[in-house]
Amino acid sequence: MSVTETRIVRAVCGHDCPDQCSLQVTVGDGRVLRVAGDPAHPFTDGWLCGKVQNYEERVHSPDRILTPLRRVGPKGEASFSPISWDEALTEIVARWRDVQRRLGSEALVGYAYSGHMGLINRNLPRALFHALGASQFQSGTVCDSAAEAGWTRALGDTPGVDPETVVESDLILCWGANLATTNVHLLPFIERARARGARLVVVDPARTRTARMAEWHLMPRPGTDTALALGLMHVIVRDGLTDLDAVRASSIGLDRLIAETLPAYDPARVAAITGIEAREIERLGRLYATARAPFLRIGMGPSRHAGGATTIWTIALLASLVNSWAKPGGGAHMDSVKIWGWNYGALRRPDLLKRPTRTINHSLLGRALTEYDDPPIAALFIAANNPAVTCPDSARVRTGLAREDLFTVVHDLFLTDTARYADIVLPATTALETDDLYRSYGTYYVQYAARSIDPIGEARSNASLTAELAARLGIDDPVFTRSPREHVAALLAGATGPTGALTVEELLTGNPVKLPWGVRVPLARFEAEDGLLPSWSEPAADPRWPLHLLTGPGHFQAHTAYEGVERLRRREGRPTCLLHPFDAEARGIRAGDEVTIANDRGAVGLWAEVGAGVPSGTVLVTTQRSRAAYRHGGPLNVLVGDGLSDFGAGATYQDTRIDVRRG
Ligand SMILES: Nc1nc2c(c(=O)[nH]1)N[C@H]1C(S)=C(S)[C@@H](COP(=O)(O)OP(=O)(O)OC[C@H]3O[C@@H](n4cnc5c(=O)[nH]c(N)nc54)[C@H](O)[C@@H]3O)O[C@H]1N2
Ligand SMILES: Nc1nc2c(c(=O)[nH]1)N[C@H]1C(S)=C(S)[C@@H](COP(=O)(O)OP(=O)(O)OC[C@H]3O[C@@H](n4cnc5c(=O)[nH]c(N)nc54)[C@H](O)[C@@H]3O)O[C@H]1N2
Ligand SMILES: [Mo]
Repeated sequence: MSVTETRIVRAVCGHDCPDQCSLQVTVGDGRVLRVAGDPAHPFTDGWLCGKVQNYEERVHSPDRILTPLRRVGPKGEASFSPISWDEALTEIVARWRDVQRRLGSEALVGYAYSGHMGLINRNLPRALFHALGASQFQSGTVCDSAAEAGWTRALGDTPGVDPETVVESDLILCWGANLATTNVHLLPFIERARARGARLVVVDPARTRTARMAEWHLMPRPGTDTALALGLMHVIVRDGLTDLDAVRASSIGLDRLIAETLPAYDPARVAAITGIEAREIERLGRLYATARAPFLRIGMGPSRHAGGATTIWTIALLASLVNSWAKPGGGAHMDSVKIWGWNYGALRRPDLLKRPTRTINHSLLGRALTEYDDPPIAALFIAANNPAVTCPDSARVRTGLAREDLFTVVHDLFLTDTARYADIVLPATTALETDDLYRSYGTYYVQYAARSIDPIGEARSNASLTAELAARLGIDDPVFTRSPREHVAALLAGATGPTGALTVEELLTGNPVKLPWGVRVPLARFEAEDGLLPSWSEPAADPRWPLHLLTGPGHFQAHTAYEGVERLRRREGRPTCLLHPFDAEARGIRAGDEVTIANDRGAVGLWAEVGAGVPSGTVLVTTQRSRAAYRHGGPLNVLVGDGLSDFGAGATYQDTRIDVRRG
């Protein structure tokens, strides 16, 4: 009998999640045996979420792709046969060169998205496509670009406050963020504040897990938050609940907003818009303005509407209106991205792009694949993203992916819906099989992690695949042959702000390092640079589609990234939609019924739940699944249009109008 020698190594969770946990990985015989939260990381604090606590099941999932594959059947049907890496790369290089020769380099587009959040693996592929002169890709419009643009309009380059400071707060206003699912490691900090008397107030149309924890839950109609925020401002200014001179000292446009905008947002009108009673609006305005140190946590949900960037702009201004930034425990947090001052250009290398090329918006991928010509997209490379499920207008994405004249390469761990359309599928590593530097977008921690185990099967990381492709394409810039240590040094060379004080040596120890947090009172823009003031307008209604569809992340899934883990698939359960009892009764629908959600774009079959967890008129689906998980017609985003937000060019998932029927 042989005894496996085991050891514990440090790693970082590579998922797209604000917590970015620090891991202790038990390895033996080249396998991951166990994963635990690192007690030495103050935010992770020794525990993990339901998705990652059995991460070994994902690393060693029997569904993982272990060799390159070449398509042998029709696109979309997933008929592949294994080929060698050499054959795969030879074919990719030949096909890309052919496309460049026939149609020019802009006919090529490639990107890596957020399946791996390490800076090296996420950013290095960009350098390759810059060097190739490909069409540029604006990624992130499927996620946070509208929210970021709104925040920036309000507060410039101010980062969200350190989330750990929430312990000092006496009022936590959680606005459109489902923390108990999407930012779980913040909860113990909130609980510490509550143990000292703080109150938690949630603003979300859905009665989420987070809302169920709160002292008070307000349920606005989806997409009406701009009006709600302006209504709170109306009450705060009308009742003299803030020191306006102090606000003026660090803001622009306050008096114009007070004179021109706020009169139209009295509680009665805002009640009619939002569905929240006038006296509740009064009460929240008073509570927020009179708290000692109100902590405003803004989520992504409210940004995913046609007016979504303005919504985030307006909500973010509240923290300035009550002068909360200078108070420990106060201020606002949406994310911490702006605290980081890495020299990202050292990895992305925009200088390698010799001529400007067109930019393709991630949220419009389907349109780009089906409509763009001059030149059409003829070669597509996708890593760490599953757009056939998660992009808006996913039916159009599939139509594009099904084009016979499109050469598609997909780099993933699993045979996702997107990979099923590929000409060549390349096996990817999990983050535990890579070396990378991870900076959190929800905290102030950064941590380097060397690989815990060698790659499984023939899998390769984004970084090593990029390096190999560059070599075969004859691109000899040194960025493609740098060691991880050299990449870290390059990211630090010319880094700005507190990031500039970090050293390669301290990062490469593998210990989590926290950037210092200093109180910073931002200049708040109540008036945009072009003179615009925030306002709300009613989106056009279509009586044929009376219900509003809300969608969001699954509790036991990270978008679709855990579909390869059977236990988590089972825990997530079958896809359901939650209907208010009024809406269910009006349609003769009972809990457990087979139902179809439909609009002009398509019809998707799932199962009904009935309850008061949504306001009447709103339907909630909290998971993203592959087409096969639905009874028919999936995935869900066939119902979602590709309209963009008012500014920030972001997706508008939460603007989807539908109806639901039995059967
Ligand atoms: N378990 C798990 N965690 C995740 C993810 C995952 O897939 N699974 N995904 C990760 C990623 S990529 C991201 S970007 C983050 C997102 O995390 P969050 O910022 O929490 O964003 P969402 O969950 O998309 O939306 C948050 C809430 O907004 C609400 N909402 C929708 N429309 C409106 C509105 O008009 N007004 C208001 N007030 N609320 C609204 C939704 O009901 C939802 O409860 O989570 C990350 N964490
Ligand atoms: N209706 C609706 N749609 C949404 C949202 C919503 O709230 N509602 N949320 C949106 C948001 S916030 C986001 S961020 C997007 C997310 O959309 P996607 O980026 O498509 O998210 P995932 O399904 O997690 O896909 C990531 C893929 O990366 C793979 N992967 C993991 N690690 C690696 C790696 O190291 N290398 C490579 N090459 N692959 C890897 C995983 O196996 C997985 O297939 O979805 C968006 N779509
Ligand atoms: Mo996201």
